[in-house]
Parts: sequence; C-alpha cells; structure tokens
Amino acid sequence: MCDTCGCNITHGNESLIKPGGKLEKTESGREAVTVLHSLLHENDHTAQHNREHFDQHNVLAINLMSSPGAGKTALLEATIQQMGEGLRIAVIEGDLETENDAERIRKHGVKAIQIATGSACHLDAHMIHDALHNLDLSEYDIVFIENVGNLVCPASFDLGQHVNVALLSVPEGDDKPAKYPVMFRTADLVMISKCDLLPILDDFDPERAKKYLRDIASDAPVIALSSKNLAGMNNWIEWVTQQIEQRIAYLEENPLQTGHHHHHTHHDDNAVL
Ligand SMILES: Nc1nc2c(ncn2[C@@H]2O[C@H](COP(=O)(O)OP(=O)(O)OP(=O)(O)O)[C@@H](O)[C@H]2O)c(=O)[nH]1
Ligand SMILES: [Mg+2]
Repeated sequence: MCDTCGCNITHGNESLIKPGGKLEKTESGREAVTVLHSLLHENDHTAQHNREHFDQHNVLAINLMSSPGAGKTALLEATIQQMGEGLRIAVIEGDLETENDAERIRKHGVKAIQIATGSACHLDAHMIHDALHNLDLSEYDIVFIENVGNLVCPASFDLGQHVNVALLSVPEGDDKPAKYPVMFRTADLVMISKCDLLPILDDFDPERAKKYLRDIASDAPVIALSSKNLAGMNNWIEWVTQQIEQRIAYLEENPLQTGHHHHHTHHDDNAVL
C-alpha cells in the first residue's frame, strides 16, 4: 500500500474522503481525484523528460514488471550472462527496502543503481530522474528498470521507458492476465517465467495464459522462459535486440528537437539531466 498512487482509496474507505467522512482530508471526494490526476500528470511530464534523456544517448529503456519473486532479477542476471559481452547494460533496481537486487547485478560486473522506495509500491518518474543523475548514459546501450514487485500500481506510472515487459511466473497460475488486466495490457511483451517448473506445476497451461491475454485485447508476444535452464533465452534476446534496432531506426527518422530539452542551456549532457 503506498502513499501516493491512491491504492489506499478503496470502495470500503472512500467515504472517509467525502464530506462528513471521519478522516476527511479534502473537502470533497472530487478533489481527492483531482489531486491524483495532477500527480499523474506531473509524473508523465517527468517521464517524458527521462525518455528524451534516454533518446539523446540512443539508450533503450526497458521496464520490467511482475509480482514479487516472479524472477525479474534472475532474468536480468541470465541476460547479462548471455548478452553482457556485446551490449553495454545498466540496471536500475526498485524495491521498498534493501540493496539486495543491485548487489546481485553488480556481482556480474554491471552497473546497478538501487532505489529504495520506502512505502511506495511502485517506481515513479521522479525516482528514475534522480537515479539518472548517477548514470552516464553515454556509456550504455540499454537500461533495464526492475520495478517493485507488484502487479497493480507500477502499471499506472510512466517512467520514461520505451517498452514494458511483464513476467508471469508458472507458480502464480495462468489466470493472472484476467485478474490483473491493467498490468498485462500495458505489456509490450509477456514472459512466462520459471517454465522449467511446467512439468511439476502442470495446472499451468501456457496456451490458456495466452488466451487470457488475448481476452483483454493484448496482442503482445508471449515468450516462455527459464532463467534456470535458459530455455527460451534466445527468443528473449532476439526480442531485446530487435527493440534496440527499432528504437535507433525510429530516432534516425525522427531526430530529437534538442532545443526543447528544458535543462539544455544549463548543462552539458552526460550524467546531468
Ligand atoms: N525454478 C526457477 N526458479 C526461478 C527462476 N527464476 C527465478 N527463480 C527463483 O525465484 C525466486 C525469486 O527470483 P527473483 O529473481 O529474486 O525474483 P524477483 O521478481 O526479482 O523478486 P522481487 O525483486 O523480490 O520482486 C528465487 O529463489 C529464484 O532463484 C526460474 O526460471 N526457474
Ligand atoms: Mg528482484
């Protein structure tokens, strides 16, 4: 439950923010919605700024989302081992607490910045903006952002990424796209992770997961993958490589209008935003 995204306003307690409510913080329910709206608007503005910064350096930013423990960090570790040579990778890690995930990444010799969100159950664009102050983007081809493990709130916050990847791990069950449609609809790619467990957890039917995804009007490609035995790893790496190429082609056709970058006159580029 976080302080900012409104996930603490539910049907059961929404009366508390209406006139006469016991914990009334605003004058009306409508104003609470307005606050949320402007908060998201502010976030989108910063996200766009982050995206321009990534684009200035031809860096692809991938936002990885899933429930806690679905295998995001394990996927990044396997990806670094498979692609590390050819591709300059940096990682931004989001967790409520600890440096654990960043330390796992650093063990592979890759730069990792840990964001501790405290009580917030998602990353937002401002946190990424701050993290980018510590990252010289001219040194990288790709930045992976590992979002906080959560299938709900991260889907509502643009960070400035170019693509979203959602992991659905086999132990979670194949109906998750139906239950968490917002998350899975934002995904440009869905990974069925821990697929080495399919023989054991044979209730999980990858075809059914795919059908649930199509039912929520997602046409995202689906890749089954195991970070343990590396099954499906080639498909994932091919997809990532394709995204990088597509982004570079897009930027060649649509050059950035750097004059609009509002910090442009104050700073040189590199690590400064
Ligand atoms: N069998 C199997 N286990 C896996 C796989 N990937 C991850 N795991 C295990 O699942 C657990 C969680 O993996 P993490 O990579 O830490 O998951 P995460 O999504 O980064 O977790 P949070 O950052 O806490 O949300 C660990 O014990 C991993 O070893 C996989 O492909 N197969
Ligand atoms: Mg992790």
